[in-house]
Amino acid sequence: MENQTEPSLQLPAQLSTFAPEVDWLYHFIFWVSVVFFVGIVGSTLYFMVKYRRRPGVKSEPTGHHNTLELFWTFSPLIILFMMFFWGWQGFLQMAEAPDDAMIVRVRARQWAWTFEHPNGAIEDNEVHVPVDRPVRLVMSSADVLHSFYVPDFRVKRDLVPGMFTSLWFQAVQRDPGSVPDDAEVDPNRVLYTSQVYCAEYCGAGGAWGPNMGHATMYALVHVQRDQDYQAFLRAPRPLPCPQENGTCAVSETECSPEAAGSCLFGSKGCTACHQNQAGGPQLAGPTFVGLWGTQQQLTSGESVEVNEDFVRQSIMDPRSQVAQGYSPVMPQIQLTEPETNALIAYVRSLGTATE
Ligand code: HEC
Ligand SMILES: [Cu+2]
Repeated sequence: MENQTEPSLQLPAQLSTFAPEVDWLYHFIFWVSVVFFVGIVGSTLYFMVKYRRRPGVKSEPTGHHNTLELFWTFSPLIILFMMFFWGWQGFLQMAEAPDDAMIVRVRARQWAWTFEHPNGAIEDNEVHVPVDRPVRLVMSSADVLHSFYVPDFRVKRDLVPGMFTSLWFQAVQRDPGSVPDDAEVDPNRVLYTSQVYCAEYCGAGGAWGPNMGHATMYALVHVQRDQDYQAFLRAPRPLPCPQENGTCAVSETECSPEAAGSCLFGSKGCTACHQNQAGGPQLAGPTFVGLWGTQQQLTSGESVEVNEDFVRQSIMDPRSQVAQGYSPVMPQIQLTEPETNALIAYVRSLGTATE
């Protein structure tokens, strides 16, 4: 079946190999429902009028009609079997990834997505994938139920704490030929970008903004030509920087470590537990506003100064020094050295702010 690469009135663009068949079944069920709705409601109304109560007319028993009974028992049954059969076929196809599928690991947390490519490259809240190649996601959750949902690909699957779930798709071209096959390799060229949603309510969050609650637990899938994707995997990853429109992105212009840290603070999910605004509500972990340079009481009874070493240690091995009055719930988050440094710089910059 052909892919409809522009959204229709009812459905988003069909950008995976599954999409045309999923939509075909959707339309089949939709139109069967429309026909039955009109037929049943229409005949109900017709009979209400036709057999309304009239003076002098007595009701009579209607009798029994075997052929009719059989007809309206078996014809819906056949239609139901067709729906089940096509649904089951599609389900099997989606359940089993081809053997040559590329594997990307997905880890969800309140309220962020982390993707790990086969070569170990990590991305937060966005993932680059090659077009026309099967990609299998092996997914797990660090905390509660989440659900990975890409409407354009017609795939959705829950991430369940304590187990792995998996899903696969093969992205298709949006405008075939828009980038010639022999065009120069460019790790930054993206054919198109689709939206990932979390489709399982996973906690409201304390504030409004990117990755600050279930409602904004988004990610992006960037679809690239295979050769561009391979180059992307090899390219060094610069840190994200704040953009003019208030979001964060990796861009040409570099920014200070504090600024990059403020982006990572959101994309790595620190926002879920640490306050970075004066006067904001108390979250699960200590606020960072005014923290730098103070003495922190630990559960071990020691008291340490919040400095570069302490913050680094707290991030790399959260259980090693637990602040008094808090539960040891901070997860160990995968960070590169530059990312860790940027986060430390950001925590320091918040430390000089006053409550
Ligand atoms: C699930 C909640 C949670 C997340 C997510 C989280 N933390 Fe924490 N963090 C805590 C808690 C609770 C503590 C206090 C207990 C402890 O020291 O382990 C803490 C302590 C810290 C400390 C030590 C502060 C002090 O005063 O003792 C630092 C620094 C820190 N976190 C940094 C981070 C950074 C950076 C991130 C994001 C990469 C992050 N945390 C993500 C819960 C979290
Ligand atoms: Cu979620």
